[in-house]
Amino acid sequence: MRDMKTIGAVAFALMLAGTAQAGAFSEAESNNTLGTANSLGLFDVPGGSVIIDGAIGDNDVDWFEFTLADEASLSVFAAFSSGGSGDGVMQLVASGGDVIGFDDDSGIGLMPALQVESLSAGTYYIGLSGFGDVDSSSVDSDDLADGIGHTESFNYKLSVGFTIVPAPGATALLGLGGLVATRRRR
Ligand SMILES: [Ca+2]
Ligand SMILES: [Ca+2]
Ligand SMILES: [Ca+2]
Repeated sequence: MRDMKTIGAVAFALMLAGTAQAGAFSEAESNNTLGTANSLGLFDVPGGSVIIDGAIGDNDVDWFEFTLADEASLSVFAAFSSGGSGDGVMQLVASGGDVIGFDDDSGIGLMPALQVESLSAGTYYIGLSGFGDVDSSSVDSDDLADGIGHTESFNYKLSVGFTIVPAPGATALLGLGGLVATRRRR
């Protein structure tokens, strides 16, 4: 099992090194703090998607880290795998530890989902935990999910998708460059 996870991580790393930013990712413990979060890598234009395969056990939270090269819209959906059931919660955290999003039941069943229209370039964390760990007040308190306080146990699939479009300024510059090049050719 451990070998399969390692192979999956390596395959994903190779995929990230290329241009295709889509793939499968297997959660690897321990990942119960921002400092030990599993890295999903860097996402650049036009974005990408990852399906994470993982499991939540007693007193377990799973943190995932990703970096956006440019402003992006983000959607994260959690679902059970293998017909499991349970109650998950999710946090979205900025690099400094600021909790910028929380959800409980917007996904399938009692699972969470989050959609954010515009996230600035930078590094962020997604934390998936069990109901009872943290709640919506954590957006104000910045109380990070630590797995403590819940007794949920389930296998899950976490679908993470990014859409990144070049900033308007960058588009304008590209257009201007094209115009200049056209003139030079004349
Ligand atoms: Ca886990
Ligand atoms: Ca964990
Ligand atoms: Ca929930």
